[in-house]
Amino acid sequence: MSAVVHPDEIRSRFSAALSAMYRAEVPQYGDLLTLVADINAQAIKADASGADRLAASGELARLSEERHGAIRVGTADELATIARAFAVMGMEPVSYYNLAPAGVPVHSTAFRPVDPAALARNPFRVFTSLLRLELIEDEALREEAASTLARRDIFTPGARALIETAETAGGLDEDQADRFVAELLETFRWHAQATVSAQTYERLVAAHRLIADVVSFKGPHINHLTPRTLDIDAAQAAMPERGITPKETIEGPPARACPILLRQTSFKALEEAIAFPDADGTTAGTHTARFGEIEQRGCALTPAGRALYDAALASKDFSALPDDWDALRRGDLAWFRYRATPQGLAARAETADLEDLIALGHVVAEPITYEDFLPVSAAGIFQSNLGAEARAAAYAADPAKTDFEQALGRPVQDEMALYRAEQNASIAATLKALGLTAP
Ligand code: OOG
Ligand code: NI
Repeated sequence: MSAVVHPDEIRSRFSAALSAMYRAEVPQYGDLLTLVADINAQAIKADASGADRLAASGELARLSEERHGAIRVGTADELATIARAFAVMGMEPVSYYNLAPAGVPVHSTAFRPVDPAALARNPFRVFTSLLRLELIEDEALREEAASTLARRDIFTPGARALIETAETAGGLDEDQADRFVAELLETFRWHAQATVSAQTYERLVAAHRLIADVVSFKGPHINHLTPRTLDIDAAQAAMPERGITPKETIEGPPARACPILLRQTSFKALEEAIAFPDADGTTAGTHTARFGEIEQRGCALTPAGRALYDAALASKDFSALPDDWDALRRGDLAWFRYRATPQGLAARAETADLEDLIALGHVVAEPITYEDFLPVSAAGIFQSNLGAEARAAAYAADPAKTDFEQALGRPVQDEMALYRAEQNASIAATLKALGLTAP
């Protein structure tokens, strides 16, 4: 085999190809990309020091390439195979999200790069949900849905073969990598042709719109792609001027001087023409699933910081969560990447205490960007795109993480452990660069 293409490179090619496909399928997504590029250019111009900070941490370089997408799969087998396909692109399942308490019959993970260098190259993430058929109450419908899903293969034979090749040969060469991207793209493509009758579709919609979306088509079409903006309030305000109607509220924390976690907004799903098979050919219908979303990412919070965020979100009182980087760091509420400054490297430090080193200007601490998702926000995004009849009642809220991991074929990674490891590694490297050891 000729030289192996780095998984980061395959991920970048795939993310770009998916974006081009979605842009062709959903022109409003292209409008959103233009809007976000304009807002980001303005934000960079208006805040030069903020832009310098982003550049220093490598965030600026990845910004225009950065996006996440979402798909919903129907079976354990589909989930396990998509996990193998994402692994070819250096993406691993991180975190478990249970959406059942919010009335959405799925549980999910996010496939994303985990290594800081890979994240810096291209942080492409895919929020991937598995339908929980066991939450359909009507037994006949549940069985019909299960047998419909059992009949489909969401992967092309070429994609399956290339996943095998990557696993056995330890990677893909140039030609294989390009073919892999093209073949895997088919899994994410929209199909206007439903695989179930109009009657079955209606019964699935009555059980839950999301069930109809997963079961009625040949594959798990990409349902949105989300570029990253530096100023979501400006983007939300500018959407109507560009003929895009945003959802009413921005999900996540309120606007702050020190952005944390994730703030998201979207435009409502489009009503699209589809065709149902029937005895004499096809019947015309419509389906709403695909939408556009934008997000602003801030600093990742520690478990203590996250507990404060969750309490603040529930009470709508964010005053307990300091809006100040030093306070967030000293309180162990957020994760930081430490770095020795040129001044620190030139000096002979008398102390190995990080806070003292920061006060002396020998070390700086940069916030680590949150690379994951928020279950309450995700539920809000799902709900706002399921149409007026969306069911608000919660399903029995058992966290079925073990079932999910069994379907996936492996455990999901703990997001907090990843952030902790990055912070600890940066501290060790900083102290080493300064000729110090941890106190
Ligand atoms: C996924 C919704 C979750 C986000 O950004 O929180 C999500 C879906 O609608 O399939 O993408
Ligand atoms: Ni999203």
